[in-house]
Amino acid sequence: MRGNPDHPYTRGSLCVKVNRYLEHTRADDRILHPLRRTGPKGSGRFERISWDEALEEISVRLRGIIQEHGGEAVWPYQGTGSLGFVQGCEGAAGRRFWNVLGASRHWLNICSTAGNTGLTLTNGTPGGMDPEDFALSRLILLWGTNTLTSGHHLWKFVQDARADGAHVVAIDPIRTRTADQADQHLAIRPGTDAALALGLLNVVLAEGAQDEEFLAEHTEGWAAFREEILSHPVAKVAEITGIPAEDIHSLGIRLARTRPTAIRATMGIQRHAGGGTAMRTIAAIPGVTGDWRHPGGGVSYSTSGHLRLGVDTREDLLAAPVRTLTMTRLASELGSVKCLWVYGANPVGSTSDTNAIRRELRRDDLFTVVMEQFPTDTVDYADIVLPATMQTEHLDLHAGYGHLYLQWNEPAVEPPGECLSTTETFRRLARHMGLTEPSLYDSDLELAGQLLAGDHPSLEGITLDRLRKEGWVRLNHPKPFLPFADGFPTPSGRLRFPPAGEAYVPPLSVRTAGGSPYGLTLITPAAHTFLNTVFGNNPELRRRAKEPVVLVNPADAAERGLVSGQRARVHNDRGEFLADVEVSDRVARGVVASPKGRWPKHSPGGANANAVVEERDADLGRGAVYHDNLVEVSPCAGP
Ligand SMILES: Nc1nc2c(c(=O)[nH]1)N[C@H]1C(S)=C(S)[C@@H](COP(=O)(O)OP(=O)(O)OC[C@H]3O[C@@H](n4cnc5c(=O)[nH]c(N)nc54)[C@H](O)[C@@H]3O)O[C@H]1N2
Ligand SMILES: Nc1nc2c(c(=O)[nH]1)N[C@H]1C(S)=C(S)[C@@H](COP(=O)(O)OP(=O)(O)OC[C@H]3O[C@@H](n4cnc5c(=O)[nH]c(N)nc54)[C@H](O)[C@@H]3O)O[C@H]1N2
Ligand SMILES: [Mo]
Repeated sequence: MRGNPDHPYTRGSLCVKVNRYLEHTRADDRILHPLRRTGPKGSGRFERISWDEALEEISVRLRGIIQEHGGEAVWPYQGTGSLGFVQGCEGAAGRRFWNVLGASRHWLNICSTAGNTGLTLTNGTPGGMDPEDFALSRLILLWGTNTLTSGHHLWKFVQDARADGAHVVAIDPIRTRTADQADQHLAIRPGTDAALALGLLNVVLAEGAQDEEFLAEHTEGWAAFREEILSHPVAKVAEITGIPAEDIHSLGIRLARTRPTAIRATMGIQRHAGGGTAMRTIAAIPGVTGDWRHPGGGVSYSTSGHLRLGVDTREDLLAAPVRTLTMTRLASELGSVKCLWVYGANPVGSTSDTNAIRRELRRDDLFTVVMEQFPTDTVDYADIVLPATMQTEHLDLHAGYGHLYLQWNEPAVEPPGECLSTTETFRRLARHMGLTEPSLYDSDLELAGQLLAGDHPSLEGITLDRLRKEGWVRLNHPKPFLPFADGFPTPSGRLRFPPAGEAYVPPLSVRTAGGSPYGLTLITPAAHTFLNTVFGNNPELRRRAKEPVVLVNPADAAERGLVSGQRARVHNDRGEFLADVEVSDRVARGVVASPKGRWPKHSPGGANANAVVEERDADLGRGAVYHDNLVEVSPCAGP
């Protein structure tokens, strides 16, 4: 396995994790057969059973639960383990089957919904710049994104721009490896980005650098937003954000004078109480500067808004309307559920408030099925485990959220053991249950064909034959791509500025105003060596990741008697996890950081950062608040 140098976006490079993918497919701990639980829930003790036994037990339990409690007592909990459109969450694989049974709907809000909602309020779509066009930019703001860790392919385009003289600024509470490589780093107080956006625009207005023509032709709500900007002078914004006034002023001047300016803001920024609003207000910047007119200008969050495949989950198969259960509310919403069906997800590693989740998963009246490749902490609570295929073993069609290509994934090898793909598992289960709806039996190729049969203009000229032959195809968007040069996909066709009083929502630390016994804001960003919890069991990647660490600012460490290398408890009312202290000025006063993605069972104390994360919604789109939790860090007693 190697990267393809001809691919326009990756240009042949793989990341440190995917480089080990083939080795991972053959790992010793791969689940190869269906399993039935033999020990108490959580113990991870299982016996091997046949597929027939597994399907029979599942059919009987599902029928019984639906008869007694109704279909809505079943929660198909699908995660982001695969982003494929045939096998994974993008195409909501399995949903036709669940619709026939009348199961609850599942809302996958764990990742990006706050930002999507904020951007859509401003621009009418979460889609923005083509990341490849960053090569054309003169000023690049890497804002709440750790490019070199979580989306490194963009970096080559940043470097291209730099070769032409572009200035690169990282805006992040942590001095990340990306910030190290940038020309400048602004260490912002977590959750205050919307205020910074207003402060930068304040300087733009003072310089008279707003694009009056663009404002008049392509925006609405300018008068009120202008007032909002004027009420955020640099001094006030410096106080809110903790960034020195000179730095805000000088970046404001750069922004005023540099066209095109490209802003890359990804998911880190929206994992906060005010995260949706942060994206909404940042998206207003190119509306004021007119950057959307210029190739290499604008905002990039996700490209997924520029694609619409013909995903047909056959909602007409539902006999009656059903409720929707929320992914990030697993612990609190599981109470009314009798069957939890987990696939492509590892909630005991990735979802908020793990201790509360574990308490629910231990319930005797809950029937839990997990389709998995590896014995995760979530698998430990399953009644039945079904062995799942990996990318090299199943057919799929992928898009990216950081580029504009469709990818074909042809299975390269036979699945090992008795592993089955998601689609094949649901076909076999439907057959075992005697379901007669024909569309439950569509083959993977038929499903792929249906996806491409959508009538969205981005799919024009893309056929299944062509995709299979060429391997990847660029969506039907020009290059360079000016998505909003002629208007926005809002009802009025105009960019909508945030209304008065809605441009900044403060973070938890400000809301509690020192009233919390927990004085430190914990950020839990992407780990360099893991992909969420995927690869968290890979021996080489675990070796490179070393022991979990928590970064603590020297002043905060001194107050608590913490020294580097010492094991500490990071804790609050919900729980705790253990990590080795690294005293470092990479984090500002009041901020601590510990990357996500560790398997609890492979971590000291059996817990990861999600033991302290609250089940709480962001301001928009009910996004998660992974970087907006208050904790204390205390030395561990004993050795
Ligand atoms: N190596 C690796 N790559 C990944 C993943 C992974 O787990 N590992 N996960 C993938 C997935 S599913 C996703 S959604 C993306 C997520 O990747 P990103 O979008 O990059 O999100 P995060 O890593 O959560 O946060 C990015 C940066 O935002 C900073 N940040 C946190 N709070 C704030 C804030 O209030 N303001 C500002 N300005 N910055 C803030 C963090 O310190 C961090 O450096 O990455 C994908 N890529
Ligand atoms: N503290 C903290 N927690 C976070 C975040 C954070 O920033 N901080 N980020 C959040 C984000 S951005 C995301 S996207 C979520 C991710 O959370 P989840 O959606 O739960 O995803 P993962 O933890 O990556 O677990 C995915 C599982 O799917 C399995 N898998 C992979 N491919 C397949 C397949 O084809 N079929 C089946 N059956 N299984 C498969 C993998 O083995 C893995 O165990 O985590 C969130 N959790
Ligand atoms: Mo994500």
